[in-house]
Amino acid sequence: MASEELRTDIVTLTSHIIAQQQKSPNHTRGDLSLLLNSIGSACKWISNVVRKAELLKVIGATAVTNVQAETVQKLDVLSNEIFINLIKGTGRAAILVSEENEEAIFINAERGHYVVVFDPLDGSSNIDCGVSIGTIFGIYHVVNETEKPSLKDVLRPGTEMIASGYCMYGSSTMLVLTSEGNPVDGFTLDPNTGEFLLTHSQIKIGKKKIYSINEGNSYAFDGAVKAYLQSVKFPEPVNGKVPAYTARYVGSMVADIHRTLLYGGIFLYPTGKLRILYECFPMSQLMENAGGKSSTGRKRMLDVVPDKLHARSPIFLGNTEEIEKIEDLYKKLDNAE
Ligand code: P6P
Repeated sequence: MASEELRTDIVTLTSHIIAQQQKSPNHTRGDLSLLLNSIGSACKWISNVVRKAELLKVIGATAVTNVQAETVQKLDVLSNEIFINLIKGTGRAAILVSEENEEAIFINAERGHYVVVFDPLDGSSNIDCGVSIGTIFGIYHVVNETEKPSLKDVLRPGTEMIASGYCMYGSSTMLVLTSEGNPVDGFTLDPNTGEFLLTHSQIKIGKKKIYSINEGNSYAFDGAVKAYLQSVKFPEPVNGKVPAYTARYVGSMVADIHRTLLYGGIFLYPTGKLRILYECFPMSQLMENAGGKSSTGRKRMLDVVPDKLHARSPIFLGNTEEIEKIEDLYKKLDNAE
């Protein structure tokens, strides 16, 4: 029997973050490193709770409906509290924006110079049937460290985010992270040591032709989306070869985006359910840094400026070729009107 090969080329999340800090001219004080490490710790705790949920009887819904008019799952509450407490504990955050909290959380911390936007447990409606779910986050530096933090530091384009990522609680727990000017890297949680180990270095989006959309919303699709779906379901031959697409849809954004990142394709949510700050922006920064593209259909997603904390947007992200097809179809639609 092959002996288990003992890896020695180990890069942990902590050593990776420190190495990136040493290359970064803007974050020399180690504050961002501390913040990113605490997010890693929060994801470990949430992973721990998610995996024991059935046993700890923290499965199921509370009697609460959140600002999104969604039933709050017990795990949503736990995950939100874990995330908030660990980030607050760093003393480096000035403002937290959570999918679970209607208002922004302002923290009075002397070295609080960062804004963290997050969905502590996205896809939680899938918890009871064991489908992969995840945490999504984005980080901004406050606009001006000498000024009192305000919503001016939050309602900004995604291009001003300095780091973003998600942690997927699936067959394994995997943290995928990027920061300004850096590639996208994936870390798998080793349950024995509790360490996130670098397993996917410098992820580049795959090239498979996969489209991912909830066709139950077809009644609400506009002409551009309908024309795109027609083109992938009944593709025209290219150089005599019919480009075969396949359809995949989980209904949990972290799972659908993780597959799109690793395998390729396009994820479409055209009817404006997904929230800009803590779903669309982080996934868009990751997709762009992995060599893909992300759009509202009519403009680059990261150029959008949200007008309120929980603002939503249509979103299309994945292989550049597919996103540009969507954008061309919207140009045709708008010109025809
Ligand atoms: P639908 C989960 O509730 C979520 O916010 C995302 O994780 C997911 O992509 C989307 O909604 C699924 O929405 O309408 O297909 O169930």
